Amino acid sequence: RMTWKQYHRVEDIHGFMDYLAETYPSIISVNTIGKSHEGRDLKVLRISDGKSTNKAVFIDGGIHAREWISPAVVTYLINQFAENFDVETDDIKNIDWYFLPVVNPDGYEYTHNTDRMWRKNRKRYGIGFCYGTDLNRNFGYHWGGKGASSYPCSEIYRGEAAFSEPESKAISNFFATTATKFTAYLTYHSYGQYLLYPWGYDNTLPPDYKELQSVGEEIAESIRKAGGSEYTVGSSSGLLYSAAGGSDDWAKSLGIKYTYTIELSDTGRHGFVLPASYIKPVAKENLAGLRVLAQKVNEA
Ligand code: 0X9
Ligand code: ZN
Repeated sequence: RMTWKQYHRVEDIHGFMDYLAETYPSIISVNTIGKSHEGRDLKVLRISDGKSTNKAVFIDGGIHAREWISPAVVTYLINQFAENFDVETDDIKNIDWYFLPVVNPDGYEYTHNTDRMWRKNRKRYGIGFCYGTDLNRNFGYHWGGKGASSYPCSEIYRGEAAFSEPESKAISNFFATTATKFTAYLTYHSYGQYLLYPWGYDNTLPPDYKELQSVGEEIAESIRKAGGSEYTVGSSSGLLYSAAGGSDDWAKSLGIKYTYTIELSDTGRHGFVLPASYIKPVAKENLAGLRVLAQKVNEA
């Protein structure tokens, strides 16, 4: 089934998650936290040994449809933890892990069957001819600010209102209704090899930015040692551009300390159309990075 030698369809990814829950029922459960506009499940897989003292980390992927390496890496991480949980380090075992590998299943499927470079979700604006909201402009913190468009045909369309889209709304509902207190939120994108921390809405920094920078540098160093890829660390608006309504800013606004957007490989040679032979190396080095994050979460 999942080999990480090719990119998989949503059905396969969801089937894989359900299979893990059946195979490891004492540590893994799968929950559907909502449905996409076209009715696909939004599935979250939880891995936990159930200790009440555990910290919690939320990881998502596939917010942007064409960034195929993201769901591939997230499913690789899930598989690693699932298959080796009993022999994993305490840093890993002392965390309740939540994974949402495909935030935008409609867009992801659309990139497989119609337009490889599609970015947004697939909800049509009114009865017009433009489809899709950029889910990473639709989150409810400084929604509608810089770097987000009010024009429905734009690639960075913000949507009609904050959380107007079922996919972002499901994430917001999940956080609103869970009693779990998260110490970290990671969202995998591509490409560019960046570790980005808030804020993204404007060129301003959170009070703990120095720590976010130094932890980011430690993660980047472990990625480099593990696989050789160089990741650049900085704030979203400082390193890239201002773009309001991102999931990272919103997570940080909830008080989640270690919030990063990780722009995976490569740096532009293949861009979004990264060959599947890159999945394993990119995933492996990012697993090393995640171990550093886990250590920081446990120290927090
Ligand atoms: O523009 C984005 O949404 C992200 N880059 S991507 O090429 N994957 O589209 C960066 C988002 C950084 N975070 C915020 N601007 N809040
Ligand atoms: Zn993206």
